[in-house]
Amino acid sequence: MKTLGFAMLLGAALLPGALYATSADHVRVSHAWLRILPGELPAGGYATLQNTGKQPAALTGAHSSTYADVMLHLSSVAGGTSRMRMAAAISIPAQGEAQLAPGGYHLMLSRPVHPVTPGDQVPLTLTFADGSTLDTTFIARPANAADAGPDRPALPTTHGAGHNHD
Ligand SMILES: [Cu+2]
Repeated sequence: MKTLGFAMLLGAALLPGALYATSADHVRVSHAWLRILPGELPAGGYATLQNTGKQPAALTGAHSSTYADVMLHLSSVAGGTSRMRMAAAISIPAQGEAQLAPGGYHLMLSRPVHPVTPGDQVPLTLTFADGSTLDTTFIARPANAADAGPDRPALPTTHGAGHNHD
């Protein structure tokens, strides 16, 4: 009942009517993908989070059965150097959206429990500030990908034997 207690506390601080609709009820996830890097390098997780609710929402964490560690990160460039730091929360405005994208907010996934290869569907559960959770699936994409790719992965076509090319 810890989660409910927190939600009630938050609801009371904002608006009593918010008690029965959680952030997870209102957030839609699209274009969710992981960038898989070679070796021990962590994967980056990116998505569009759309909040259809009248209350702001905040993503405060994520976990996966595929990766032992999932963190919220924020990339920034200062003095020409790119750096990353932990983010406590990623806010999603009421009836607005938040982008998790290369160069900005993202999920950082490390310690995979089994090898992940492009095309894999990776389960991820998002946690919001009100304690609600949302089960999602991110598609694994190669290191050189810039987005989630086509909604339906196309069958290999013109590149013939190119599938072994690294
Ligand atoms: Cu990171």
